[in-house]
This record gives sequence, C-alpha cells and structure tokens, in this order.
Amino acid sequence: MSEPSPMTDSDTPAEATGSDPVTQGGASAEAVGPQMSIDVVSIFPEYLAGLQLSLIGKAVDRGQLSLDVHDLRDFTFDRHNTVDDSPYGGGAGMVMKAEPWALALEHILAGRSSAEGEGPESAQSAGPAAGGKPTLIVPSPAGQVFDQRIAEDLAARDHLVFACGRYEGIDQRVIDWAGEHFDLLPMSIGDYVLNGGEVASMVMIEAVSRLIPGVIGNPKSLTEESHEDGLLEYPIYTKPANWRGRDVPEILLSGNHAAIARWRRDRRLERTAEVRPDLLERLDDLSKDDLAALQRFESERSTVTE
Ligand code: 6GU
Repeated sequence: MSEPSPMTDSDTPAEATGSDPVTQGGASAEAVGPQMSIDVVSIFPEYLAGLQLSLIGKAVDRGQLSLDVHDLRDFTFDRHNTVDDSPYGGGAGMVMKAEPWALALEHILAGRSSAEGEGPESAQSAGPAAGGKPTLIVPSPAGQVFDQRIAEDLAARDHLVFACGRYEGIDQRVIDWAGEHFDLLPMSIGDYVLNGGEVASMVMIEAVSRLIPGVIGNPKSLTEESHEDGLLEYPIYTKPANWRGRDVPEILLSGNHAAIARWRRDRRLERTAEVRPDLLERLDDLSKDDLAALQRFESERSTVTE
C-alpha cells in the first residue's frame, strides 16, 4: 500500500573501506544491519527530504540507519484522501481522523515482524526496546520537553516512529490505541507553537541519530559539546592568529595542554553561569577548581555592576 519513499534504504549497505573512520569502534553495518530503524508518518513527506542530506543521509546510504517516510494519505480510501474532520464538541480548526493513523501505524508494525531476524532485532547493539514495543513519538506542544538526556535515551532504542500531526492534532482514541502497541512518548521541542510535527521530528531525529555509533564521523566531537555534560561550549578560534586587530587568546598558542584545558573549562563555566544558570544548578560533580572559578566570575561580575 504505502510504497517506500525515495528515502527508503533498500540498497545494500555500501562496502566499508578499512580506512573509513566511521567503521571504527565496532560499528560494522554489514554484520548487524541497521542499528536503528526510523519511520515517519506525515501528510507532507517531502518535508523530511532534508534528512537525506549530510551525515544522516550518509548513514542511511551505508545501511547504519534505516529511514522510511510514509504519506498518511496513502492510508485513506476516499476520493479526496481525507485525513481530517471537524472536532466533536465544536471549536476552531480540524482534527486528524483516527483510521488513517491506525492503518499507517499497523503497516509499520507489520513491516517490523516480517523483517525479524534481519532487522535491528538481531543486532547485538539493540537497545532496551529490543524485542519489545517500538517507540512512538508524537510531536506536540503538550508533550514532555525534549532534551539531550532524552536524545541519549532514544539513541539506545532500535525502532523509533514519529507521528507528525497537523491541524489541531490527532483524534485521542488512536493515540490511546497506539499506547497498547508502542512505547508512547508525546514530545515537545520547546515552549512555542509550530504548525505541525514535521520540523519537530526532524529536530529530534537529527539530535538522536548523531548519537548512534558510526553515524557521526568523530565520536570525540560528541563529548566536548554543549549539553553533553551539562555545560555550554567554550569559544573556539582558527587562523589567522590576529584577525582585524583581534587576537586569539594567548594561552591557546602556548602549547600548554593542561593550562588550555583549564582555560576552556573555565570559559564553559563562565558562559553557562552567564547564559544558562539553570544548567549549573543541576550539576553535582563540579570540582574544587570549578567552584573556585565560579566564585571568581561571581565576584568579578558584582564588581562590574557596582
Ligand atoms: Cl513537537 N509540535 C508542534 N506542533 N508544536 C510544537 C512542538 C511540537 N514543540 C513545540 N511546539
């Protein structure tokens, strides 16, 4: 019924070369199949085309990630491919009908059991959801707020399904029904309103897929960035050492790695204290040096504002 979109990775995984940095760290796509399957259901499948670009598209090409985008209208049978209707009880806007969603989600569930033994279920790296229910993420401003911790949780799962609602939302009964077949997660990406779940799904898919081993080229670059350990990033510089009269901080040219590491740590603490003090409050593993640096910034700031 729903034919695989152009994004479907029906190709066999590309032969990995020995020098490919992506295959280091035990992520051999050929041996275990995709490490994660992602399905997206939307009335605007073209919206998701951007995911084919860059690192995510390459991971799909390599067979590390399977990504299928389904058109909800393929699961309607009337002349106009109707997916919405007016709300019971009145009110503004339209509501997405239950049946197309149920058929689309059943289609995804059916594909899952037929792929058993060759899909992610057989992968040794399968996450906590392996063999259990797939995860259904329903983007909604009424959901729990997505963050790096949730991204890490989702990255360990083997099958994510994103249900992109439009209009005022989806008939609650099919959400309740889906809760019996999926691990159901209503997710918001922040306190503002979007027109539909497509962009929110892309945000979450990008945040999650880059955490899957082998999807991003350099695993080290994952560990030193904002939010990964609760601190914002330090400022970074490249050549020339003097640009339009502005010098690179001298310590970065010193070759003193310990001093550079301390300087960077201090900049992260300083930035976080300034921009996101709420993040600092959540940290319980700050060292003596960290606390001393924070005290210093605090007193510097109070002297500046006096
Ligand atoms: Cl996940 N969906 C929609 N439609 N609006 C949002 C959102 C999601 N997160 C914030 N606003």
